Amino acid sequence: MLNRFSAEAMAVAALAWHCAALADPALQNIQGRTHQNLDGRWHYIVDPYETGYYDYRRKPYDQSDKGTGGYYDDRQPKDKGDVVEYSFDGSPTLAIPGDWNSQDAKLEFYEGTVWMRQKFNAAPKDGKRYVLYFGAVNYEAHVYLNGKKLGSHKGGFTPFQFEVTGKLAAGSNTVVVKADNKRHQDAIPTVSTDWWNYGGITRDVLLAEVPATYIADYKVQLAKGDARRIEGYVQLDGTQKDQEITVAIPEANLSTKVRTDANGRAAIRIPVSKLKYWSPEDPKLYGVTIAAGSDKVSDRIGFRTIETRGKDILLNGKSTFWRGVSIHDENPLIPGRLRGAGDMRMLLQWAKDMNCNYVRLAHYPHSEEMIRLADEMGLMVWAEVPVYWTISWENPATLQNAQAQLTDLIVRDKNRASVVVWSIGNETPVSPPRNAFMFKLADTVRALDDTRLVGAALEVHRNGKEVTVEDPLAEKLDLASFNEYAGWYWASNKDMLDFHFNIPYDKPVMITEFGADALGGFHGDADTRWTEEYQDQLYKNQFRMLEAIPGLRGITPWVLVDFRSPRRPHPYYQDFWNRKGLISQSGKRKQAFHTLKAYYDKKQQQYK
Ligand code: GCB
Repeated sequence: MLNRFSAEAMAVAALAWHCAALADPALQNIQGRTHQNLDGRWHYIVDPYETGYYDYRRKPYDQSDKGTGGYYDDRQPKDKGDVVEYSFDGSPTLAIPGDWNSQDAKLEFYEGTVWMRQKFNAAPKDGKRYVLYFGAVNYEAHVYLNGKKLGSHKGGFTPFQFEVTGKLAAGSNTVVVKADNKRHQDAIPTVSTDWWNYGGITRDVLLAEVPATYIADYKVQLAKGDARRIEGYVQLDGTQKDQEITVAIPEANLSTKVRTDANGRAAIRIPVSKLKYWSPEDPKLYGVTIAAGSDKVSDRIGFRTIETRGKDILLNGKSTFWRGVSIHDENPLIPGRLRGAGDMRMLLQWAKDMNCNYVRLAHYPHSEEMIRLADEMGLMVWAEVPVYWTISWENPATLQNAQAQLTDLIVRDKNRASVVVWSIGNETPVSPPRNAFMFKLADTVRALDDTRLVGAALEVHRNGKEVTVEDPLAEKLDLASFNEYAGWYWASNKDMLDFHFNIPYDKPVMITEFGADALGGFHGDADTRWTEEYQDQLYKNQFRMLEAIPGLRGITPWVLVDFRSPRRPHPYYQDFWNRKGLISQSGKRKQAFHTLKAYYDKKQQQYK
């Protein structure tokens, strides 16, 4: 196992049960390393009874003395008298990365185990180390290399890896993954959500090569609220812990040399006099190189400050309004999880076409590539973990799981200028155990990264015609951020304007959700549910209500595009789609798309 990379990660190492015990923490900027991509067509076997994992006494094969017997053996019959009841070679294939639900009609609603196998060639070199990396596997993954178990991981949206130095064969190798997307009450997320539970290897699989001692992690960002100082650290992994490190930003004429300590760690601090700051209007990224001994890694990093002052949000010291929209990690046109840069660019460009400068990537970590595209395209990002609705607040393992997923997200994306908010959850119901749980998540974020804002999508309460937020968690957050469904789940277009908001916090107000379902192309008057006219009128009413809130600093209406959800069975209007998209399932813009764009055009002028 690799050592834990960063002090940040170490802060919660004791809690990161799924990482520390089972998988190694992910390498910073894996795509920037020498690597081989193991994506492509993987053979798969559907295994609803987990026959390939347990023997008939329900004992896992991989925990027996011999450790064999499971499908990960990838066995062929020895001779004509031999019985083998599975065959990867004879099984169909899935495109990886890709969820299985969208690739095989039999698996559309499937929740359970699927085994996937890929063969690849390797030429391991002496003196090099190798890691097998998975961008995301939903939900529980067991990974085997050449018939031997590497480990397992829980959590469907964060990366994990195993060191495979000394385990790779020169020549042909076989990797087998058991992925299980069954939902569990005590898991993160829990059993009830409002999105499709896409299973499988949904992000890239890479085999990376690094030197014996290598740059495992780094942070290169402006110090909290200080545009004149870059601060961060470099963390080495390997036996040669004491080394000279160079961090350079040639285009800005900046560089520093420091020595790592006995733990392989060095703090960096670079005074800045002249720098072009990252913003949605000018998403400037600098080439940054970090060199240590024989290792060198390059990244593209933006520099900006983000802070709140009273009800104001300051980006690089300037008051801003966040013209946002919420987005799921789903391509409506397949439909299925986003598969790569093309799918991701499509969604982010749709947001930009609406004149957004901000996106809420709901309700779980989206891929690293999505965040890098947001960096490049100039969109600020609200990044979230799937602490959604009613979690098992009193289960310590559930808390540890949530903290581990939050840590993995922050460790992965801490160098992305686009990320301005870490969100610790969505619509979690106030109660003492829930408050204790969520307070700990807020503390986890603050311990890991003090340069960004902490948010959560809270809920509203109504007292007569007054709409308010009464949540002790709000005190722990930087934003008064909440979802409100005026005009849809409560009130209607006819009477929603009778309500008014009273938000009792001296913080910027961020509306994390509002919206209405509209079936694209279905028309009627503005009082008829499911019509584009209803949705459009609701947006117009919302703008009138929200404009009256002192300190309104941003909105992320729900949602950019229709998305699939098993909670939405109405045979005509829904057909297992949540229709709150501003864009339909076929990619067509609904009326409210244009209404929101007009509002954003106005806001842009107002905050010029
Ligand atoms: C919400 C949830 C979101 C749902 C949405 C809806 O409050 O945060 O995940 O999809 O409402 O459409 O009901």
